[in-house]
Amino acid sequence: KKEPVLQKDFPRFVSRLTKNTVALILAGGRGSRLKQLTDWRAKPAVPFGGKFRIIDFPLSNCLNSGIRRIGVLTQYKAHSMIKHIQRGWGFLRGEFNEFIELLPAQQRISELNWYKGTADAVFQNMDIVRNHEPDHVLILAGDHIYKMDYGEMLACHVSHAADMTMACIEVPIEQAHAFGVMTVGEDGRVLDFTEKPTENPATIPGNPQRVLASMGVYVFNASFLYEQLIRDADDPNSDHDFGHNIIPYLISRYRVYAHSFKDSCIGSLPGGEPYWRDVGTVEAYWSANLDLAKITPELDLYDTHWPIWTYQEQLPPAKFVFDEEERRGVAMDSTVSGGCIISGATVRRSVLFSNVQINSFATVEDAVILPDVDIGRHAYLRRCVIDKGCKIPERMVAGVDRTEDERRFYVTENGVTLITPGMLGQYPHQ
Ligand code: ADQ
Ligand code: ADP
Repeated sequence: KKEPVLQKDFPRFVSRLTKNTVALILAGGRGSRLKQLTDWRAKPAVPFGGKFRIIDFPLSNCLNSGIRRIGVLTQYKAHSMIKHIQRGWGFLRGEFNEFIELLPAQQRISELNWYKGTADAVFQNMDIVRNHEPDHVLILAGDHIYKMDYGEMLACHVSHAADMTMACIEVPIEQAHAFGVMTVGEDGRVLDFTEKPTENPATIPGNPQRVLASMGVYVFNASFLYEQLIRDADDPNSDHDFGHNIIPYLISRYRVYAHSFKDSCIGSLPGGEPYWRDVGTVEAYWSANLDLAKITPELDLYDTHWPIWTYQEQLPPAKFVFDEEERRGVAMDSTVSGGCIISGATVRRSVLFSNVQINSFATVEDAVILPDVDIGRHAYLRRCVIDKGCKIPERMVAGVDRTEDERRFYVTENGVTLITPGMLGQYPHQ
């Protein structure tokens, strides 16, 4: 039985740890709560923050942490994401043992199966991972927005002589049902874990309103992971899912530790909560995007020490013009990306992705406008998310009359309207 090595005694060569790690990003979930935004693309490929896609966050975290061997496990609706990664992330150098590999379902074994659960997705690619001979495998979800130094987590894992380490974050008890919830001993060892508890989730000692949730970020010793995946693959009663099957099995049998996200989160506001968002619903997506247009956003995208990388088209700068009737084109409390033209229109508290054209007399407020959208004259758009490629007709109004909007569009409980090309009877450009 291994004795734990105390952190203070352990020389933390974090760069060696990150170098000998392979990261696997699970990017195959359906993301169905994003409604029509994920009709044609997987959730990790959904555009975010004016010029990024959601998957750019875990990918950038890997790169900034010094992990440069990355597999992206895809399945449903992967085209848009594959295109994005091929165009934007091809700069890693094979000759330096760096890579991003796309690992689609159904490519590896002859069975006619999509990946069954998350553990099966990793199992099906196990031989590829094994060929790279990593010491550690870092497993990540592809659909959260956060900045995290995975090196700190690897160091925490090694200093505990753990078999597996899970990243965790405190969340309000009302959200417990959406997460894996754990209890942790004083030394950081995980004592108990319940995936998506339906009642009485274990709360944090001394704080009955909060629980400790798994972030779906796992570090495994590589050989231990292979053993566990093989065992699980042979288990006919398993759904082959990390949260439901693998983790509950490990807790009482092996050394499973928790790593607090607070210790490796990059750039939260002073005194603020560490920033980690599942932009899983249209409303959460809308609000996380709009937060970026505030005076002091919770998520700092301007930090040059932890840049978020992405693919972006070469585009001309954003332009604001007086129209022929001398109407001023303005945007206030907004972020405006390259290629945008605001001509004689007014934009307030909005996030404009690239190539958005807004024409005279149009008003846009509290809106998230994805790339390649054209907004016709006199249109009035409020509290909405406009999907890529929409051509908003002249004088169209959205976000004012809920009943009217519900006839054509998707409207969330709190009145955020989602508009996609399909809903406007348009076919998006390729
Ligand atoms: P969920 O997010 O509900 O819970 P899941 O739906 O399995 O778990 O998604 C995890 C990640 O894997 C997502 O990025 C998803 O896109 C991807 N994914 C899902 N199925 C996949 C498949 N078959 N193949 C490839 N990728 C797939 C998990 C944990 C909880 C934890 C939360 C934190 O199970 O314990 O609290 O994440 O969000
Ligand atoms: P991109 O890949 O250019 O980022 P999107 O993310 O908007 O494009 O869409 C993903 C893929 O789905 C693209 O290939 C796009 O052309 C396709 N697509 C989007 N909407 C539809 C639709 N309504 N019918 C058919 N294909 C669509």
